[in-house]
Amino acid sequence: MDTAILVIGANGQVGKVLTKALQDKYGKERIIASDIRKSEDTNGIFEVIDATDIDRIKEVVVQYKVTQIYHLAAILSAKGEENPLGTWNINVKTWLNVLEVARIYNIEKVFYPSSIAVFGNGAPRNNTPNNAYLDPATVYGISKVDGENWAQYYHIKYGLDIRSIRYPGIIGYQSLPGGGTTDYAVDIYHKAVLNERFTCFLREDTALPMIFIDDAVRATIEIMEAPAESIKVRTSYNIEGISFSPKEIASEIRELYPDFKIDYKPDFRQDIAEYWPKSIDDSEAKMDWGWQPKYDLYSITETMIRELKAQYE
Ligand code: AKB
Repeated sequence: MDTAILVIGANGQVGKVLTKALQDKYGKERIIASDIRKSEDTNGIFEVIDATDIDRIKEVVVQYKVTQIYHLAAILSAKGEENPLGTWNINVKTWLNVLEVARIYNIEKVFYPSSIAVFGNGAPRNNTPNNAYLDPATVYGISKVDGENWAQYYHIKYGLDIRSIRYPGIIGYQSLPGGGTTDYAVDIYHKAVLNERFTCFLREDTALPMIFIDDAVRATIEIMEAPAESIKVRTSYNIEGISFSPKEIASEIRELYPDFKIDYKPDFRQDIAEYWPKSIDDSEAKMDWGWQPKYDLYSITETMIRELKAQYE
């Protein structure tokens, strides 16, 4: 059967770049981008899907004879705390809908994005291992632990081939993240390029694991293309690009913008970050399916500033 890939949540930070990468790889006619609203810059096939509506997902899967699904729709950590029960409903219901559709229509492969938010106080903060204890402190984190376990359950019980990555904070220039605790690491570059002062909602020494968007999207496609037998972890894989604090990113930016000014006003997102790892052990992803990051803080900064300057000109 010809490959036909449905991307749910295609307007989001990862969805936008991943959709383009999949179109380049498989051809525009094989990628069905979808989100709750149509976006302005849709290029290729687009279907409006509210993923809480299982019948709508089924309709699109049947219409395009979908063979793979990437389910990216979710409410992130900071935004999720505004409405915990609503966040739970959306994050868990959409994922269960996708799993059920995948089971009913024998979807070949499914991708599920988990997050470093699955970790909490019970896990070591430095070099957090893949199989550390999971006791998340946000509703987003709880929904991701739940999602990972459902993924493994559908794999064991129904033989569904589901693959998953725990994303760290993602840094990219193509779109703004929305509602995350790591969003500061994108906003800071916009302010630098606009020659504006940046007020950071985390303390200067709050180190968190991060990854550049190109590495995140490449990892996503690589895990989906790896031979099934190399995927040994059926909950989710840790991956990391690099770990840094707001102070470190600001000092890297000052190499290019010596007058860049930052101040710190920690808010409720500081409390979320306190529970998260400072750095991640991604050796299982490296060993099982060959994960390898390419971008460090220097190359992320250089690329972000170059691309954002071009956008703002
Ligand atoms: C967030 O900050 O909520 C996300 C994540 C780490 O999953 N970027």
